Amino acid sequence: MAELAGALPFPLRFDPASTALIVIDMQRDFVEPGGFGAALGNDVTLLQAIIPTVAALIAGARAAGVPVIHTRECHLPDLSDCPPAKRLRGAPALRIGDPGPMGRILIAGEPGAEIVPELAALPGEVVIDKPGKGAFYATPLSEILAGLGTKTLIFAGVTTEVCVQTTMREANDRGFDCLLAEDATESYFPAFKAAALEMIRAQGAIVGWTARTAEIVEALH
Ligand code: C5J
Repeated sequence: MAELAGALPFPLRFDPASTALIVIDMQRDFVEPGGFGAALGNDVTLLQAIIPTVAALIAGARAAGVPVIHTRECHLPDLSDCPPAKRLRGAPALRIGDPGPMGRILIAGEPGAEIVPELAALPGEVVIDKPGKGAFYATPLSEILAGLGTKTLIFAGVTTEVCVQTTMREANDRGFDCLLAEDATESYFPAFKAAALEMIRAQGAIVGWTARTAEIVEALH
């Protein structure tokens, strides 16, 4: 067993042998200009800053033999898995499926949907394409984790209060202990990130724990 003494709201004991790392949506569409995030009016530079920290967490997990699972928020080219309510909402500069500088926005197989090269999956690592914000909805993630015997999930990626928090809540309801690497996640809105961290660990870790990447990597070994 490992002990993460600095985890909040209280220390987390977990077994690295039944732990997996889930890296949420570190795609060009969210962190580079011209993608989905930018089309919604966001400043993407904030998100780019966490790439080295996410890379360190992935490297630490790989070195400890902890499975790394990557997700990508994207849709089928015919948009059959994209609810009109999602595509038509608001007045973005570009809608899901529209052609942009990195190909069609948030469409599987387009350059914008790819994970940034620094964080690319290794051959054999699971990459989950998800049509929703949560990584359990309409994906095989539950079955994959059952096959691995996973009990504890470490989370990183973007954005903290949207796809990361949604997936943590889904995982929490499915019985996983959930730990968020607080410096390996980011939001376009710093106040939303801060609030998400608070609400995750409030009320006795009602959704899960938070801790810093360096301490998580140390605990894995
Ligand atoms: C968003 C995500 N923010 N990956 N997606 O639309 O958080």
